[in-house]
Amino acid sequence: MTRQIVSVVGGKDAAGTDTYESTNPARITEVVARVGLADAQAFADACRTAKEAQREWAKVPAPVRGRVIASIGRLVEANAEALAHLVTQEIGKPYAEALGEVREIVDTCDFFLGEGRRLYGQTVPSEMPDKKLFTFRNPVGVAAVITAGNFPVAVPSWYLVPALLCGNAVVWKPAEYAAASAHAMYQLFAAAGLPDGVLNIVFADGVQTFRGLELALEEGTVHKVGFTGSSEVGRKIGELTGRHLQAACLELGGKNPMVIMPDADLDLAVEGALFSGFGTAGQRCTSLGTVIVHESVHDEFVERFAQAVQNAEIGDPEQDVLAGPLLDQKFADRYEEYLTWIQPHHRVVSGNVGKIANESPRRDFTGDGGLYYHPVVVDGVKPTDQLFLEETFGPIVGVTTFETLDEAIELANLPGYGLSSSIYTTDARHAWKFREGISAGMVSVNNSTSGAEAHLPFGGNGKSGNGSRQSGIWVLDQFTRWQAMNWDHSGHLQKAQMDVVDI
Ligand code: UN1
Repeated sequence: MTRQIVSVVGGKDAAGTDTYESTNPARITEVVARVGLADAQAFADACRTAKEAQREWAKVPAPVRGRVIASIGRLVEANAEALAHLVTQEIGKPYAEALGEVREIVDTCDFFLGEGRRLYGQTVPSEMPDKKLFTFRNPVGVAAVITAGNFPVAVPSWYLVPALLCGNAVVWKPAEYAAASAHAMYQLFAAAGLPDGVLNIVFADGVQTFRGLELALEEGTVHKVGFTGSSEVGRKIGELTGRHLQAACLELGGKNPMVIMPDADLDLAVEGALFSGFGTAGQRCTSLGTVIVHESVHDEFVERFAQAVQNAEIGDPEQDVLAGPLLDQKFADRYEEYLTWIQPHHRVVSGNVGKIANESPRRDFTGDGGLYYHPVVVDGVKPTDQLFLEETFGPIVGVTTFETLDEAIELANLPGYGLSSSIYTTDARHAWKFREGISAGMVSVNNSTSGAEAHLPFGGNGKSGNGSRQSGIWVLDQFTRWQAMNWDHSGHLQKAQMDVVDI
C-alpha cells in the first residue's frame, strides 16, 4: 500500500506544491510513498512557526524535557520492528542493520533523558571577594536539520534528541527518498508529548530547501543548521551559514582508510574489511574507502579478501544478507560513474565492472529489478588515482601497499577527508602511533571503520566536516550557547583586572 505523506508544521499537515515518489530499491516499480513537497516559502514559514513554539518549550524545565525524551525512546522501542521493516522497504538496508539503526535512536534517547537532569553549568571562582561567577547553557533557538537517507532515522535522532532536550525547536528536512521512514519516526516523536510546533517535518527538494534556509536565516528564524550529506553540499551550507555568522554542524563524506600491519591477524582484518567496505552496500559515510596493506602481507590479504567478497550474500534485504540494493536510482547512477574511475593499471579482483566491458554492472540478484551491484575490489590503486582520493559512495574498495607505518599514515591522510579510520595490528605501539598521526575524528583498532557507538563524539575534519561533533555530551555545544554571569554582592563597584586583591 502506497503511503500519502506531507510535511507537518505546527502539528498540522501542510499540503505540498509538488509530488515525489519514494520507491523500494529492491523492487523499483513499488512506490512506498507519495510525498508532497514544500517550496522555499513553506520551509521559511515552518521556521517561523518553530520560533514561536520554542519560546514556551525553553521554559519547560530540562528534567521535564528529559522525560519527553524518555517517552520517545520507549515509543521507538515498542515500534522498533515496524520502523525497521519500513527502513528496509524504503532504502534497501538489510533488516538486521535496520533494526540496529532503530536501536541507535533508543540508545540516543537513553543517553539524553538523563542529560535533562544534568545540563550542567559551572560555578567559577572570581578574582575578587564577594563576587560569584557562573556559567549556564542556553538553547540556541531553532535548529534546521537536513539529513541524508542512508541512515534515515538514527542519524537524524543524533540532532533531534539533543536539540529538543536542550530546549530548541526543530525544523527537520529529511531526504525525499527516505521520506516514509522519516515521517514514521516523526509520528513517534510527536506522540511522546512534544507540544505542536516544537518539532516540524518538512519535505522539500534540495533547491527549495536551500532557498528556504536562506530566507529563514535572513529573517532570523534559524539559529543552528545541522547537515549530514555530501562534502559538496556541506560546503554550500557552510558558506551560507557563515554569511550569517553561524557555524553549522556539518557531517560530510569520508574516504576512510584501513591500515593492515604485517603483524595483523589477517582473519580479523578480512572480516573487518568486508563489513566496513560492503556492509550497507558501502553507503555509510564511515564505509571503508581504501585498504592500505603492508607489502609483505599484500598478496595473502588480497586473495583472502577477494574470496570473502565473492562468497558474500548480496540480495533481498529482508533476508540475512551482507548487503542489499543501493539506496535509490540517483545513487545507482552516481555509483556507475565511480566505476568509470577504474583504470587499465588497476586489477579488479572481485566483482563486475560492466562499464569497461560495455555491459551494465547491475546484477538482478533477486529477479525483482532491484538496484543491486556485486561488490568490487580494485587492487593496485595509486595515491594519484581519483579512486584513491575521492569518496565512492557504494560497494567498491581500493587496495594499495606501504613499506613503513609513517608512509601508511601519510597515505591514510592524503585524500584530505578525516572522518573514520582503522588499523589492524597486534602491536600496541603501532596502534598508538597511528592514533596520533591520523587526522580522522574516529580511529578503530582491530575493528571496522563503521559502526560508531552512539555516545562517543561522532564527526570529522577536513572534507568530512568543520570539526563539529555529534553524539554524547559533545553535541551539547552545538545546541546550547554558553552564557557567563557575574554577581557582585560586595556593595561597591569592583573592577575586573583593576581591583585585584594583593597578598
Ligand atoms: C552515516 O553514514 O552518516 O558509525 C553515519 C556508523 C554509524 C553511523 C554512520 N553508526 O557507521
